[in-house]
Amino acid sequence: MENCLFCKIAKKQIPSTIVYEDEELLAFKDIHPHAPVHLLVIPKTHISTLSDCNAGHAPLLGKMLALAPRLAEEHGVAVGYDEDGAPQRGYKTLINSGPDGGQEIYHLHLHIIGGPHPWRTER
Ligand code: DGP
Repeated sequence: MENCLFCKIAKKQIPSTIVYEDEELLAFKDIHPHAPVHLLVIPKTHISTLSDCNAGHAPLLGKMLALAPRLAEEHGVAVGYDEDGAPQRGYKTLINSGPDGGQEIYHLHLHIIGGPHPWRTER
């Protein structure tokens, strides 16, 4: 897509801080982070929104989601357990879809948002 910002990032026509790349996916730091760790995972091919996906996209979507724990681990926010077995750290995985879903960039992307932030509830 000619005027798609994330297609331009995928093609390295616009700079970004890339944290992962393979033949199908790119992950980079969000320019307006909502938390200490805020990454975006995109397919390199243009898909506007999750609502354009169907069962045929399951392998790609699965690959995007499966990247989250790896990136969380690499960025220090993976879920771990203390000596009492209580979960520690963690992150949100989020796909905004359409205007009512808060989607601003119409190139499918998975947010990975981790680190201490307001929605955390103390246990
Ligand atoms: P969404 O609302 O789900 O469409 O989120 C779009 C995200 O994209 C938002 O958190 C900010 C981020 N973003 C927008 N423009 C750029 C950019 O040029 N570079 C990077 N790295 N992130 C961007």
